[in-house]
Parts: sequence; C-alpha cells; structure tokens
Amino acid sequence: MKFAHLADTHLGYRQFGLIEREKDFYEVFGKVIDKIIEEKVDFVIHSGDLFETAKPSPLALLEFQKGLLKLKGAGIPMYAIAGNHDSAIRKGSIPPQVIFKKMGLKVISPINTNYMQGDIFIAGLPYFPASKSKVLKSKLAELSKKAADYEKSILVLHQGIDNYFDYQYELETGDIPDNFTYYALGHIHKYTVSDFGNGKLVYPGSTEVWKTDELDDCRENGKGFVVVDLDGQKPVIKRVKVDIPREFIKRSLDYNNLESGILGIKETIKDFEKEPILILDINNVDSDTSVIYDIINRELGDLSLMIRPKFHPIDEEIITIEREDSPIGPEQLINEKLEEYGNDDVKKLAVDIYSLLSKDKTEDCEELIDQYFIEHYPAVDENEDIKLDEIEDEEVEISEETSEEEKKDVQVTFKGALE
Ligand SMILES: [Mn+2]
Repeated sequence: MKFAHLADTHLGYRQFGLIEREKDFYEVFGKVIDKIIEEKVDFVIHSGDLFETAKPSPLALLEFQKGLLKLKGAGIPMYAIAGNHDSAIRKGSIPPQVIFKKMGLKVISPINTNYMQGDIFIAGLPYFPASKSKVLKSKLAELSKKAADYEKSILVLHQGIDNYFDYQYELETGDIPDNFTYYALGHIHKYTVSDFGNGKLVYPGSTEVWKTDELDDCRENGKGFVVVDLDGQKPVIKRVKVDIPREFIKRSLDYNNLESGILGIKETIKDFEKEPILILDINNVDSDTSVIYDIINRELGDLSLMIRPKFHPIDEEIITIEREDSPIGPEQLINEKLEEYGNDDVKKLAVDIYSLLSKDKTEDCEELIDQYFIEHYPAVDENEDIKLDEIEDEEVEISEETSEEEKKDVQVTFKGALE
C-alpha cells in the first residue's frame, strides 16, 4: 500500500499582490497531481492549508476541483484536513474542503475523525490554535486508543511541534501519541522527516515558495511531496520533487559596483522562461535610494516579475541597548517594560515580534501577528466566540444531508479502491 502525502498548497495565494504568483501556485499544484498519478499510489493525504483562506475565490476552488477530479478519474481517493489558513473559526462556519465531499473528498474533521482505507486506519484533526491545545490533546488521546486496534495507522495533523518549529507551536513532542505508524503533518513549510515512536513523522513542506525564507530549504530539498510505502516494518519515504514554475534570484550588490552587479544578474536571467523575482541587498549605499531604485528598475524591470531591493547605508550599524547597572538583553527589557500590563500573552507576542524583526523575518512576523489576532479576537466582526461543539453540529447536519448520495458517489468512483 502506497500513498502520497502533501500539504500547504495555499491555493489562491496572491504573493506580493501578483496574479502571476497566484497562477504559479495553481500550476505547481497541477504538476503535483500529475506526478501523484504517475506514482500509482493507492490514496492521497493533504495535511491542511489546501487553500490560502477559509473563503477561497471561485478560481481557487475550480483549480482544486480540477485536481480532485483528475485523481478521482485515476481511482485515487483523497483525505484532507483544514489547516490554520483554511480553518473555519467562526461559529457555524465550515471549511471550504466540505464543498468537495460530494466529489469524493474525504474530509477528516472533529466529527469524522477517522476512516479505513483497506486495513489502514487513518485518523486526524483539523488545526487547533494554541488556546485550544487542551481539547486537542484529549482528542489525540481518543484517536490513539482507537488506533491501538490496528496494525497500521496514520495520524493527520496541521500543527507546529516544539521540536520542529522555533516559535508559536501548539504541541510538544510528548503530547503526541506514539503508537501511529505514520504522522502526516502539515504547517511547517520546510521539508522535515524524522523518526517518531516506531514510525515516521513527515512535514512534506509547501508546494511553492510561500515566504522568501523558504528559499534555502527549496534549494536544498526542493518543493513537492512524499510517497510513503507502508508494506514493510517501518514506512519507507520517497521525496518527489516538483519544480516551481519561477525562479527567485537572491543577490547582494555593492553600490560602488552597481553596474557590474546588474550586468551579472542580466546575464543570469536573460534566458529564463518565466520572469524571476529578484531579491536584492544593495550595500554601501550613500545616495538617494529612489535614484538607485530607478536604475535597477530601468535595467532589470523588463526581465523580472518583481524586484524587492533592500538598501543598506554605508554607515549602517547595529544598535545595542545597555544599561548602567548590569547589561540585560532586549528580550528582558521588553518583558520588564510590559510588566505593568500583567498580560503574559502580550509580553510573549512583543518578544517574539522583536526576535523575528531583529532577524529580518518580516513575513514570519506578519504571520505571527495574524495568528495572534485570529486566536485572541476570533469573532470580532460577528461578536461570537469559538464554539467547536457548534461547528461540529453544523457539520453533522451537512454530512447527514449528503451521506446517502455521498455513499453512492464514493461507490461509483472508488469501486475497488476501497475494498
Ligand atoms: Mn501553511
């Protein structure tokens, strides 16, 4: 029994506000689906952040539908959970994945936590924010008990785990039951493989460069998915790389040698099939940056999709904070200053923002702030609280309404594949 595991496809994401980037995400998703079919797997698992948002555009929905129908045509069922991006947080709302149940998508949710695929037990949960980690842990314990009855089992989650994530994780390694054969994780966009219990834990990573800090990992491990063979004692994992449609070119230029630097880039990118994205650090700058920007844009604008320059002045220096009595770190200083608010969450947020910004991780920082707001002010425009039970009720209604038809649908489509 072989299956494909992918995650974090973020369909509908319009990086840098560019429609071209949105199309790149669709293009790579299409290629991933084709490669999955070539691999002749028995089923597919998508571990969340299928879509960029919980309310995807019609185009994003159609692009997914196209892929799902291709899989269906090849007799390959797909299991999916909602991630933090495509999660329904408001009361009574449902994740976009549910739209595709009638087309055979097997949505793993707090209601339908587990399925059987042949003799393999597949269980999982959608993304739970850190504020709900107690509920998450108790649900994990329930799933672990159920899994104990089966020889082979897969746990599907979209969470950060302390060992694999340097900030804002919801689970510590010890919180995760160790009796599953394979842990199909999503959330971390970098490819990660590790031993876990008697099995394997994998984050396949995102399928496109969602944030520019994924570039190093992309160069090292490529983007793509994994194919997992469950026939042996331990799962055997094969990385399947799928080329991203467009290159990112990251260069440092010296302002005093700007011309030759620009020439070098021109030489590199002139024959590219798709215009690349240029990420430039211009060092030793001692003149008006708008003039430099104009030069770069004139020389490289037509050859690239977007130029993201960062200017570093000649006298750039790092500011250090020191106090007279004893030197303390900036983190401690922030904590002391925010003590009067008596709010640990705010203190942690401030320290995390500081440490990300000091490493120039602006995109991570935006993500962190978004997450903070989603978790702390979840229903601000509808004035409602997160009530998981009610979300579950809503979903029960839907699955009851459609279950008969769904069953027929599944029987027709996956005849054989499910036996
Ligand atoms: Mn993601």
